[in-house]
Amino acid sequence: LADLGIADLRAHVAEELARTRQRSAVLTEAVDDGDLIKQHSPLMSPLVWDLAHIGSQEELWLVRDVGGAPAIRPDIDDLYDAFQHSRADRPQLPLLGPVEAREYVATVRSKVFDLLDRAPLEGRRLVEHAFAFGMIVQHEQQHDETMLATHQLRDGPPALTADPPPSDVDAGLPPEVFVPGGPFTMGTSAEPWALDNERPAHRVHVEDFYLDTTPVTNGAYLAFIDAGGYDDPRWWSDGGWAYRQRTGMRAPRFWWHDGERWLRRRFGHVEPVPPGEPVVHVSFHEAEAYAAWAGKRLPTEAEWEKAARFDPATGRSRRYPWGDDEPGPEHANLSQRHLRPAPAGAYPGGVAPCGARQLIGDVWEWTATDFAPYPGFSAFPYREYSEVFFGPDYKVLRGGSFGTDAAACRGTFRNWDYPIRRQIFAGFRCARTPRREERD
Ligand code: AVJ
Ligand code: FE
Repeated sequence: LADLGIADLRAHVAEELARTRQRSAVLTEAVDDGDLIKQHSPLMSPLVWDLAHIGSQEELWLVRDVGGAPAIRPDIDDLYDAFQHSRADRPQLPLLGPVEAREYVATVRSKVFDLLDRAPLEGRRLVEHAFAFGMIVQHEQQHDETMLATHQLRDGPPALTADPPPSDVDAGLPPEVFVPGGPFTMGTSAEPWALDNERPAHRVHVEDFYLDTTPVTNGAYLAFIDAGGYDDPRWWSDGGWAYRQRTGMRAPRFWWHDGERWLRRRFGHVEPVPPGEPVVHVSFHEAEAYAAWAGKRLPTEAEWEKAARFDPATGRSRRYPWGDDEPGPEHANLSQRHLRPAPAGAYPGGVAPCGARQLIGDVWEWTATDFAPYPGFSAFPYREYSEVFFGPDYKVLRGGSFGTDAAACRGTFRNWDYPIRRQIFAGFRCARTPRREERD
């Protein structure tokens, strides 16, 4: 991005805005108006709220802030302010209906395209303005992933379609890879669209560790279930066990037991749980319990990023596991190109220097780390993007899922959520510290 000329930069931003809006259109046109205004789960907003919220943030950050233009709909700011109303309360608000919401986002977008033609994109303004456009693209893509999770929670016949992901897997992969100890550069000061919480680049020392080559599969997770993992408090933290007891859960969300078989519902289809696919729709607590049962632990966020980015041949951190090229279909399962994770061992083109696979795409990966600022953090452009979430309540997730767009996913990208959350497209992989006899 930094290498693009100004004309190319404008064209790139325009293309990304249009491509992203196309995805929002697919997600909001695949169901009828009743499904758009309905609340499919108290965990989620009605789809029509996400749609108008996308427009509202675009009006605030681009039309008003960058463009200095008067407000289009000052009367609805409060309705679409995520901090004013919880998701559970949003259906009761006097929201824009589907027709009004579509008109509103289209009006905002046409003003944004006018602005893109005349907003200064050179010198210092490049940083402020190009970033503001990039942030809006990422914001819409993040809500598109949230809307995809709402689709997964929706009852009824399938509404979305996509080709299956690549099914070729490398059978001979070692179960774990070794990452030698030493410092590496974590975070970034160079990625033009990196959000405030990914900044600045800083050196971090990481001890020797082993990391699972791929995310934990359904088949491996079933062994934990079959071994009574959900009934054994030894594997769970106090908070995790209390949550397990309170909810009575016995398997990942969307699974149920039918005689001998485990079935699951996925975007309106019912299917036997595929054993080779990364497990998805598990909470941090379940991931942590599985890891303890397996004699391992979850990776720290720094371990995860070192495995994903550090290149021992050059000593530098890459943008992605495969190098610095933008993600393509050969690298990773991203961008809702497919509606499920690919089997563990797919995507040889996305392998990291340490040998780990599928660090980017397929499933978000829970880490052991609380969401906290990096040394030298400064909130930008708003405290409300990251800073208000820092602290022990949220765990960091890394790597993106099949529903994460490439524009909102990088080796440095940080997601966060409550450790009880299961509706997001989250799985995990395990790590471990070398045993005494493995050290020299
Ligand atoms: C980064 C995914 C946790 O959805 O709550 C959307 C992104 N921030 N609108 C979220 C976000 C404001 C955020 N996550
Ligand atoms: Fe938002």
